[in-house]
Amino acid sequence: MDLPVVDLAPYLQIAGGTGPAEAEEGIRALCAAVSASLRDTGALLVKDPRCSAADNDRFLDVVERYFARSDDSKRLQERPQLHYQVGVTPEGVEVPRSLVDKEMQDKIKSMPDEFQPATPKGPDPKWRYMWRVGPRPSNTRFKELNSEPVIPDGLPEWKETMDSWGSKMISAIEVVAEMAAIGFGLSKDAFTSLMKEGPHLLAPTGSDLLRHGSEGTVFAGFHYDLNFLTIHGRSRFPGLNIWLRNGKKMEVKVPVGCLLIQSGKQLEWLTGGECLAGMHEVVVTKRTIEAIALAKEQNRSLWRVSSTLFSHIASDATIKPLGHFAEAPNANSYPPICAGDYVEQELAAINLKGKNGL
Ligand SMILES: O=C(O)CCC(=O)C(=O)O
Ligand SMILES: [Fe+2]
Repeated sequence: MDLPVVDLAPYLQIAGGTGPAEAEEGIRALCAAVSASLRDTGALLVKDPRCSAADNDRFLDVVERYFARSDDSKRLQERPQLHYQVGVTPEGVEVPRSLVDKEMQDKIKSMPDEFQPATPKGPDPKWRYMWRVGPRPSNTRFKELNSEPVIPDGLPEWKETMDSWGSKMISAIEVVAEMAAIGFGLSKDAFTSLMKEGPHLLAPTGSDLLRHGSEGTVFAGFHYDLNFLTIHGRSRFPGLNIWLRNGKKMEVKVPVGCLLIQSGKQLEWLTGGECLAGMHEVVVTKRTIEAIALAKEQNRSLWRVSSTLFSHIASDATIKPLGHFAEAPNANSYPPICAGDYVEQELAAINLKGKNGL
């Protein structure tokens, strides 16, 4: 089963008022394709004419240069007291959910061998940089989740590149969120109104393939994302596996010029479990090894950088099943909770929330 590729251009034209009215039927079909793919696969590929492959490359170039620095110099951007929600997270900090969640471990054991995820032996050996995108709330109960960004010194193009790529990815996510809402039979702004001033994070991972490039190395152990929707641009090295709702494992190939969207736990909450958070892992595969060999030949960086952005529901908004999803069979498993409280609970489980009471 291939993931559908949805071109956002027709929707953007209609939303901008420049398309013919008779295109509306087609738009409805596109929206239905978005919601169905999120429900059935937890993922979706989109094409957004505003996010070019050249923008993506510019972003990857800058982040590769950052991760190539020494560990000590990168640690200057580490902010554990802010739950690592801004600045760098060194390797060996983030713990994959499957390592600490007993229920998830039982689920993994019940999966057929061919679809079982790789078993991580400890915390993830990937680094990450968290860069806040978009306006922050002037008044919030969750100051750490909404902190000012940390800017590494010596990279003058950093801020502009991160802001530019981040805001393009947010624009794409907002369109997908509107289309998904329409497809699910909710009002067009059902999700986007809750995303306003959310703690959205451009959060590229950086994995050193020179040190950790052997087949089977688990960069990100089996997990779901705790946010609303995740969007990834292209990475120069493959390795992302996702699990479909039917339990099958699938290696993701993001075509050039496309973006990958994954459903996170906050979307699961808002749809009363109709749309489950997509499970995934990042592992060094044969295809990764081939890409390493090619990069060596071409003298390119051996840091695997992901173009990941986590979009969030605003920290002070309440998440609960919306509209008709309040009647979903499992709606009771998703009681109303403040998004910021939910995020802090999840961060504590994966070792990112400080142990000093923050
Ligand atoms: O490194 C990647 O490609 C994605 C990692 C991931 O799943 C995450 O950052 O949550
Ligand atoms: Fe993830």
